[in-house]
Amino acid sequence: MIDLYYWPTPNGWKVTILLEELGLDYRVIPVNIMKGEQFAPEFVALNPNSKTPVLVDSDITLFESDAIMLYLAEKTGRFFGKTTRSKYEVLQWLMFQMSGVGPFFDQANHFTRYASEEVPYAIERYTNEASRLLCVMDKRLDGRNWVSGGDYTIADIALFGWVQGLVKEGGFFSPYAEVADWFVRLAARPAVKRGLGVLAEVHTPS
Ligand SMILES: N[C@@H](CCC(=O)N[C@@H](CS)C(=O)NCC(=O)O)C(=O)O
Repeated sequence: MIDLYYWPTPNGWKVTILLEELGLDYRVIPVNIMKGEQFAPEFVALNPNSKTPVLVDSDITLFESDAIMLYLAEKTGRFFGKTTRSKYEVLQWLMFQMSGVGPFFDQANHFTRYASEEVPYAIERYTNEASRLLCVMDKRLDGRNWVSGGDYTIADIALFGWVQGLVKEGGFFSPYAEVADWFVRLAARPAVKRGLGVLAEVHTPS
């Protein structure tokens, strides 16, 4: 049985969606990051970085959501490319998500909605970069159903969680028609709905 230490946020959704797509059995252990449970010694023993999600599969304990996705994809041989070329295409879009979309969407969201004081420079810097990244995705998706080439992969799942967060917060989504179509394609998948539904009742915007 896989144990998933989880809170319903963009990085957590990546893993619940993938587990649902794979049809693997898993147990969810809530880690309420709004109450600081990520700093509890038992959790820090699993992830010294004090962040969700964490996955435990027998003797393997993993933090970093994209590492978890790669592990599950390799374990099952699904949702990852089969050739060297297609694998690296998936990896390239995963890294685009980890180094760009995740951090910049997060900061854009924080400074436009939750900062204790208004900081126009930060709002402009992070929303401009978030828009630029959406523009990159939009161009990439022109004429393609999925970001990394032919098939639906973990790269789509990794990006979806963050775009979902932006849509939910009522952010700047509308000019990006290709991203919007891709989003609708993903959101319609039964496993995506189930993944987003895990602990949905406690969701608080990240
Ligand atoms: N790069 C990490 C980021 C993990 C992360 O930022 N998790 C957030 C929830 S989406 C969290 O646990 N936040 C609690 C905190 O920062 O104290 C990953 O992809 O797993």
